Amino acid sequence: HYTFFPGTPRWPANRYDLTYAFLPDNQLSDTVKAIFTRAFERWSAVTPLTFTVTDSFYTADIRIGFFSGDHGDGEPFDGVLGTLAHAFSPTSGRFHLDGDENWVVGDISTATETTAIDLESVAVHEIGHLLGLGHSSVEDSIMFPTISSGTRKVALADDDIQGIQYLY
Ligand code: TQI
Ligand code: ZN
Ligand code: ZN
Repeated sequence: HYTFFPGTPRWPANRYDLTYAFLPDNQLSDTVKAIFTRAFERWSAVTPLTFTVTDSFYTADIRIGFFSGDHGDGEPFDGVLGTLAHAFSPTSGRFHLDGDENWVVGDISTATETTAIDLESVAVHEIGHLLGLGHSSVEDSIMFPTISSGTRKVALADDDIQGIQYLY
């Protein structure tokens, strides 16, 4: 079953049209950016929320960046595997990914690294946190708190949809 953060924080109704931006220093390719766009679309499809990319990083509602190790927020990344990414509850909008992971943006089934992590799977999960979902006990759900390397899970389960539709 789905859960929320303590106090059930969520984006208020006057902020359902959210913007997101990529840390300019990361110089992400269009292919990588498109992965995030697809991940946002999975949540906008089942809520009144919309997500629009912007070039204005510091004024965007959701700020996406890849960082390695200590990056100044008290939650350092830890190299390959372990923590993959973290996102904060509404309305923080901070979405950080561990730059040391072996992120896969294409077909994960052809990845040869045993540490390969599917970027879209992690993005869909972290966006759930950004919108106010905690972890779920339903194994098929996006918000279930484990994922194995080399696997892909990007489709929202009924449990994820019920949780997000309670909030929005
Ligand atoms: N990062 C954790 C996560 O996003 C960070 C975290 C731990 C957390 N406890 C939390 C965030 C409680 C919010 C609330 O869950 S992670 C997965 C999963 C991680 C884990 O790097 O461990 C995914 C990131 F669920 F698959 F294990 C993405 Cl998909
Ligand atoms: Zn961080
Ligand atoms: Zn999580």
